[in-house]
Amino acid sequence: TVLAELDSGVLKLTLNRPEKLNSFNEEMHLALRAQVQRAHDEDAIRAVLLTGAGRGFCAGQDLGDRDPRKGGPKPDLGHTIETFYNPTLRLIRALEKPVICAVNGVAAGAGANIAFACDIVLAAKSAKFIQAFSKIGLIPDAGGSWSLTRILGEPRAKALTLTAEPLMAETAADWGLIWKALDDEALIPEAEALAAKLAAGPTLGLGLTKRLIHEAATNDLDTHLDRERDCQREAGRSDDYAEGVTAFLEKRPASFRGK
Ligand code: LHQ
Repeated sequence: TVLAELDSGVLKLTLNRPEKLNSFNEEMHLALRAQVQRAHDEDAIRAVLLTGAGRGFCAGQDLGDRDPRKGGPKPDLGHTIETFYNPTLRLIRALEKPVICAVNGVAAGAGANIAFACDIVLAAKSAKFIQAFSKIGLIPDAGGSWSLTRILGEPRAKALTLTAEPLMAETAADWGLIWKALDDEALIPEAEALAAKLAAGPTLGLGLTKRLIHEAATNDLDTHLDRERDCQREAGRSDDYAEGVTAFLEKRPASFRGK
């Protein structure tokens, strides 16, 4: 359900249930989480690229898995979230390596919000984002009520989630919700080139940068200036800093090893 290819430091993950628009069943949840955990564990992985197979990126939870017409007790969706979505969301955010998301087609429900948890989101111009939850009586999960509010502010976050109106990729880019909307055929080549470039980067410094940007949401300026001092101290001791400065002085491209 998740294709994984490791090439030149990039772990490319492709959600692969195209006949169901890559919606999440239990197997796909566990497969994605295992791959993101692998990205934490393996030094050879220096960037992750997440995309979807077929015409969709991800349609959120597989709604066929829970047919109310079949009767039985009311479901505990909190359990589904705690067991499946939240651990993966936390792992993506905590990964001290860049995570690029290439949204190749429709991203609905938790599928959209997993994309927004990634560090750099590129989308095909034909792709759209739908906060589908309100259509079925649910709240925006997979971090959506947090990320949309942080990124867009309350007015747009409320309108998108309360109405479930689709948001086209170009508008999402105009609003700063994603990095770029690209011509459909350019999406994967550009995403792969970006992932390769980041995987050849100073991974330790990139990881610290990601961490600082996350902390900025809750730190006051004084605390944050101290955190920048501490992280710069750490970055300054890395082999990649020495290499970066040496390469600059020698007027050649730097060859980073990620530490
Ligand atoms: C699907 C799905 C799908 C199964 C398309 N499931 N089959 C929820 C509950 C529990 C715990 C915690 O969290 C969550 C989080 C959530 O993610 S809630 C939101 C769940 N997702 C949705 O409500 C989106 C449902 N899908 C749609 O609204 C449409 O499919 C979209 C707008 C994504 C795409 O529309 P179309 O391009 O018109 O495609 P389609 O509807 O024809 O779908 C193609 C096939 O994929 C179709 O199957 P079929 O056998 O008829 O060809 C769909 O049934 C299937 N599919 N999404 N979530």
